[in-house]
Amino acid sequence: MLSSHFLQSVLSFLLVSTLSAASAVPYPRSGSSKPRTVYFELDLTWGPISPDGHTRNGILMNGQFPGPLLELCDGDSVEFLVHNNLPFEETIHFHGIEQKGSPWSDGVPGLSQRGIKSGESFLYKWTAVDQYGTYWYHSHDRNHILDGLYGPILIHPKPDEPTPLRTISKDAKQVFRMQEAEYNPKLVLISDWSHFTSDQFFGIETSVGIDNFCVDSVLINGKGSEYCLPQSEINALTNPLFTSMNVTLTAKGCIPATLPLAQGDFPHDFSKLPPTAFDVCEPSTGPHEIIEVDAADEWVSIDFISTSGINVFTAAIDEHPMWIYSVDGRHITPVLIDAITIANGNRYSAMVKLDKKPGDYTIRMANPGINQLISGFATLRYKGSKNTFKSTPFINYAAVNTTPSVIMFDETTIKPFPPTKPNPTADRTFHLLINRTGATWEWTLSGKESFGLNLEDVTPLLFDPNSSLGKNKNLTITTKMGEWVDIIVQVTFPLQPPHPLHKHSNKGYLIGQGIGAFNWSTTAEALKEIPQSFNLNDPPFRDGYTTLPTSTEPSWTVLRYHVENPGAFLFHCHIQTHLGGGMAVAILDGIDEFPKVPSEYLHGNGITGGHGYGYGSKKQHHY
Ligand SMILES: *[C@@H]1O[C@H](CO)[C@@H](O)[C@H](O)[C@H]1NC(C)=O
Ligand SMILES: *[C@@H]1O[C@H](CO)[C@@H](O)[C@H](O)[C@H]1NC(C)=O
Ligand SMILES: *[C@@H]1O[C@H](CO)[C@@H](O)[C@H](O)[C@H]1NC(C)=O
Ligand SMILES: *[C@@H]1O[C@H](CO)[C@@H](O)[C@H](O)[C@H]1NC(C)=O
Ligand SMILES: *[C@@H]1O[C@H](CO)[C@@H](O)[C@H](O)[C@H]1NC(C)=O
Ligand SMILES: [Cu+2]
Repeated sequence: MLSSHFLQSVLSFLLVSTLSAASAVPYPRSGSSKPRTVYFELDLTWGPISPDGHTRNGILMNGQFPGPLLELCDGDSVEFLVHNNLPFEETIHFHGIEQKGSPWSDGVPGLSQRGIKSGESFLYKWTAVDQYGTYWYHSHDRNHILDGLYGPILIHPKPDEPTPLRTISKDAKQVFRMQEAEYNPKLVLISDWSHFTSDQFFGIETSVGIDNFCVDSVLINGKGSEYCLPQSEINALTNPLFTSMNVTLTAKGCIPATLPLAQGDFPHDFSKLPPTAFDVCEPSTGPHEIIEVDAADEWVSIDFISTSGINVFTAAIDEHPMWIYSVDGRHITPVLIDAITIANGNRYSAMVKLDKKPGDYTIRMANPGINQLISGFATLRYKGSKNTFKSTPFINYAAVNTTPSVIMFDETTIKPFPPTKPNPTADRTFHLLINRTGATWEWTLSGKESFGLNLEDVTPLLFDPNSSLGKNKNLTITTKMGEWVDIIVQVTFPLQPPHPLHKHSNKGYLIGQGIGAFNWSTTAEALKEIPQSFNLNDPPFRDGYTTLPTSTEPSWTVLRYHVENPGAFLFHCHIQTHLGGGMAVAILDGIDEFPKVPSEYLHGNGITGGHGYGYGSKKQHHY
């Protein structure tokens, strides 16, 4: 029997819902709420850019860097036409977009398409099926992310999408303000930038025989500067691990390229190392990003998108705590924190209350990794304010909290909203092992073989799952529709950074992690002995799974996902140089219901012609 108390809470919940629905948050799809098709055209060119004040060649998208925003609503379809006017092949991947029923638009050369040749075009077509939040599009060819090929995607949630913002405030007006902020977020793209092109940067790895993890600047929305700190300051901020070993960081704040601990037991030729790669710092000053907010709005949603090629970054806004309410394009139960560490590819939305003294507040992005001491800065500016004062930081240049009371976001606290959980058991288990293979820069994710860049040129797996790549169990794993799959990833030691693994197509649950060897053949066996290392009740549900760093012991990570979308999808590390070095496996999802590829993709570039869409404008347009 239902108690009257229960009925009362249901009633008051309904009342609150009706209230906010009635007060009509401006839904971005004006007029009817019928799904539309959003047409988007991207012209890729190669030319000089100076995002941090130093000029080098990079990739421009419709003449700009970073690329223009692709904006749509949950349920809309996208026709994304790419003109490759670059002097090399290219593809575009839509990070986090599930590609339900459109695996040929996933943008991975050798898996879902052939590279778009220089001078040619390609039409990607997909639909946002129950997807909202922040995503990004980027190159999936070679290491071209390091040349700047990326831009943001924003998908507005449906008006009736359940909102977790009511847990931040019970006040209907405040919830309304926050929903307005969610619909009109400030996007913050975080990237690292090198003065070397991607070919030069990766070329340093292969010619010297090292892992290249030293960049020049941190960009926020494509703007930044190269800072050269005095050596005394570098020394003062150096991680105690290195001070205890008498290791001095370079002028760029990097671990010396010659440090054996960081570069492994393989041959190196340091005579081929350019001085500016690790040692010589050349300061330059570029544009500074200012994010203007209006205190009259009361709240702002800051949506962080890591488009980073190398480093993980810790983000914080001076004096402004953040409610993290969405992760990888999915609501979570909001968590109030001061600083958040964001791995390559991942997205976090932060609801920020604008209740501080009007003025300028510094936004900091600092690398918490031991590879390099480096930071980038932007400004959160209260509109109309002329105040100048020094805002108080939560984190320093080394991403360390300035006081013990600073709250760092704990990824294990991510709880999907509304709650959702994986199947309690798995139908199939795969064991992977991240290790170096023949050289410092060469990696394997399967533990057996490196997924070399040459595999970008094979017949796409989607077109021929029975190819030699499809049959090679060292490089390709195969699942059936409807199965629950466990991927157990172990990481060797010593000294590996966190690896931001990313799975293409649908999201999965990060159900367990630990330090030490994973000595069991399945999750079920491990659960019996170390249940405390698993969460099957409300684990994070996302598309990025960051492994634990290793020092003196291995580490392990388990993700569980449901096979829902047949196709050929990549699972890989989102550190560009690791992907370039082969840290990937292909997944043939749903092999028993493998899709028939439409002939315009099997034999062409996706363009069927004769539509008269009027592709020609360089901007996003709606019909
Ligand atoms: C570091 O240098 C100090 C002073 O030169 C020396 O006493 C110490 O043994 C050195 N430590 C290591 C690990 O080399
Ligand atoms: C990792 O690779 C190294 C050399 O490439 C090899 O000696 C070692 O056995 C591998 N580790 C594991 C756990 O397979
Ligand atoms: C898979 O890897 C193992 C160990 O590295 C190797 O011996 C074997 O030849 C590889 N199999 C294929 C099909 O390449
Ligand atoms: C791949 O091979 C299997 C078994 O040999 C066959 O049943 C299947 O139809 C083939 N798939 C394709 C797409 O050729
Ligand atoms: C796992 O197995 C290795 C090798 O057999 C052993 O050294 C280690 O102690 C085991 N670890 C755990 C957590 O059982
Ligand atoms: Cu990695």
